[in-house]
Amino acid sequence: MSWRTYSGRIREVHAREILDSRGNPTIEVEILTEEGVRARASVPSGASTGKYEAHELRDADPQRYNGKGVLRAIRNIHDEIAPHIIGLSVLDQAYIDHLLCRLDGTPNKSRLGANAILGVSLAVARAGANLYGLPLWQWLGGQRAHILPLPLVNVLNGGKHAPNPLDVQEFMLVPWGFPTFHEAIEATVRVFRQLQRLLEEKQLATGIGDEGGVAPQIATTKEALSLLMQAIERAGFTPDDHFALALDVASSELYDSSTQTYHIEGKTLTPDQWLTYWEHLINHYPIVSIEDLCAEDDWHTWQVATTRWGKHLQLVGDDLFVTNPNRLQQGITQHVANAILIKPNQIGTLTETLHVIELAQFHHYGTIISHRSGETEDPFIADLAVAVHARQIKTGGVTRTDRLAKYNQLLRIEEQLGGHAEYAGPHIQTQRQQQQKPKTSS
Ligand code: 2PG
Ligand code: MG
Repeated sequence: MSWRTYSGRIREVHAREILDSRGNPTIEVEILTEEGVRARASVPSGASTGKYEAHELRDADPQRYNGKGVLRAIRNIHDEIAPHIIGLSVLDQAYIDHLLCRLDGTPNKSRLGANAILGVSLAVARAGANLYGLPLWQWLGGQRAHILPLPLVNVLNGGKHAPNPLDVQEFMLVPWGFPTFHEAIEATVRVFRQLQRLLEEKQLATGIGDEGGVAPQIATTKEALSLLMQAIERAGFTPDDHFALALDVASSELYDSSTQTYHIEGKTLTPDQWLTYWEHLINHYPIVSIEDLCAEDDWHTWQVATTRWGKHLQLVGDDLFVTNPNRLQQGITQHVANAILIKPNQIGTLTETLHVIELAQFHHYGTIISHRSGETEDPFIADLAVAVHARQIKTGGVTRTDRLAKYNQLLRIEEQLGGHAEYAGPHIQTQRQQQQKPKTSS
């Protein structure tokens, strides 16, 4: 059988306004190639957005969707982008992505909109996969792709993602002590059920936050962590052995840059006091990963935290790095953080996203592919996580279809890989536990 070659030339580009998981408008792009192959991709949207993210273009027309419409960005796709890419091949992803950046001409994609650009970029990638009838993960990752990522599962929401008094944004279960991805998911759901039951017993509301975790009316980080610990144990699992914990503090939201202080649980803390607050929690709970522990501009405190805990703890830059190679390079140079959250819409094209991942992996920074709090049913990031050997993914809780779309896609990929599938959990667990072993003096 011979491998057919296709031109993959783009015949049509169509964009439409759809709604994300919060009921806000977002962009969906469809591409049709000359062979008649169709592909579709949509764009997520954040709530606790970093100040240095690429620009999400919204209409600011108060008559529609509270100003959040994306018709201008869609017009940019139809009037400016489409005429330039029709006739090009979807197989030339990097060329098309560079062209989109040049066409925009601004450093943060504010003219055409990063949402417009990313929608096109992701649809081009999927069209390539569809052209050859390959799953997206295989199209992007080739024969090498076989690792199912360890999910950081957000089971308790606070901060900007929930209407409760909790300051920290995300409390996540890390199901690393399981042999396969599907067993890890099953166990996580079991813990989540116990968490819901616990809240019922304590007569705390069991409503769901933006990312599919519960959003109880509790006010302190400690209460949230202790609920998670109880749920793990009640489900019959052992903390550390089966589950560890991860947090996204999203601390740019808690930082006052004019006074250089952090605000949590009604207290105002200096950077030193802030780290002491965390030290206590890190020592008492099996926390293995903290995202945005410090604010996006507070490089100094970031550096102190990394020197202090970086050997034992995953310290993840989200608002800090915004999937941007220049900011990541600054982090590498200054020894700040040791992992990066990867959100394609923070930078705006697939090619740039792949380059940032490469830069991080080259410098041994952990890579966590991530959703946004406003999501769609598009599972693109699940395929991406497998394709690039990211080893970790953050895609919300185990309720809400917008979050489950990604987990379900990973379950499918695990099945497609069959005996070749390898779950990253146990490997990361062993690595972490070795790093935590006290050094014996010789
Ligand atoms: C985060 C994300 C996703 P948002 O801070 O990591 O969880 O939230 O999309 O609101 O920025
Ligand atoms: Mg974050």
